[in-house]
Amino acid sequence: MATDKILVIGACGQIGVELTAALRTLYGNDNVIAGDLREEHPLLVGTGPYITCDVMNKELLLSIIREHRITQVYLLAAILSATGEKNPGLAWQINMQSLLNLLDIARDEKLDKLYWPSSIAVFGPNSPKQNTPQHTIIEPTTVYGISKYAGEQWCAYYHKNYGIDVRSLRYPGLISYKSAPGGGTTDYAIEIYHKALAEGSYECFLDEDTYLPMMYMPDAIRATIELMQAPKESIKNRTAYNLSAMSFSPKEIAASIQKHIPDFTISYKPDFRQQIANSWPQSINDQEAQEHWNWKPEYDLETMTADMLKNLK
Ligand code: NAD
Ligand code: AKB
Repeated sequence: MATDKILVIGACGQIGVELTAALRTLYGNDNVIAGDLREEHPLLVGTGPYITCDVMNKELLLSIIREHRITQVYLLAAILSATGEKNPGLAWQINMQSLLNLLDIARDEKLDKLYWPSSIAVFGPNSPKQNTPQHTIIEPTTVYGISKYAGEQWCAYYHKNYGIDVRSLRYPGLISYKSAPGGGTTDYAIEIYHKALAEGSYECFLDEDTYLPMMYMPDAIRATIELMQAPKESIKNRTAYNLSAMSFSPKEIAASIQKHIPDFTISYKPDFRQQIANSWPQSINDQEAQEHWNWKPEYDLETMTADMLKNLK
């Protein structure tokens, strides 16, 4: 059987560093090429091949994919919600064109599989707020959400018309300690742990009762790999799967930190990200992911807080 050769684009980002490491453990270091626009992340240095690349340069991508006989691509390069609202044109261009470049290449080069993440940001203010179903009113109001929703439809289109095996998850806000987050609305839930340990206090850019769907990175990495390794027949959704683990507010995450650091204090100064958060669901229904490929999260708020604080210390 031919060996899987994997390219991860956006490998130096919050998800990319941990996903690349997990894929290298599974497929062998030399079979997973990390690619990013920026300098190689320190945690990746010495663990496998690294290529500087711009996902907007289709010719370059094509030559990398041919030269290294790549069979699977994980496309993680993107502009996230908060940064996107500051430069909507650029966010649309990068988020859309990167995906269209890779979908074309997947078709023309007959790649085995393509992974591209979506987000809970596809949902908008008219979507049900609680237990948001897989199939419901979408209507995103951020450029990031619009690009993710359009991207999901393009994935389904290339699957239907060209048979591309493209798979996707609507990640909630992801929390991790290995690589810094890249400009999202849910980033407060990472900053808060750093500030709790370093300064004993945190000023939150969202209001105390802003509930959002969240997930600890080990669960997100496992979900991604389980989705990609699931038999083709079990992937019945070719837009993107809802994915859920936990939901909490700034007040609740602060309370969970106070169980470990009793003197920790939080204050609130909402900024433009409050409006983005208000437009998103508070909790997600991921029944289809559970039924189609047996998804089950492991971490809740308390186990995540204990692990985050232990590792950041
Ligand atoms: P990130 O911003 O941390 O990382 C993205 C990486 O892409 C960065 O290292 C950046 O240098 C790279 N990149 C940007 N433009 C590039 C270009 N033109 N060419 C090559 N590389 C480029 O983002 P992340 O949090 O790791 O997210 C990865 C994917 O997961 C994105 O599609 C994002 O929308 C999605 N997602 C993330 C979250 C989350 O909470 N982190 C939640 C939902 C969805
Ligand atoms: C963001 O806040 O932009 C991301 C996401 C939920 O897609 N973390």
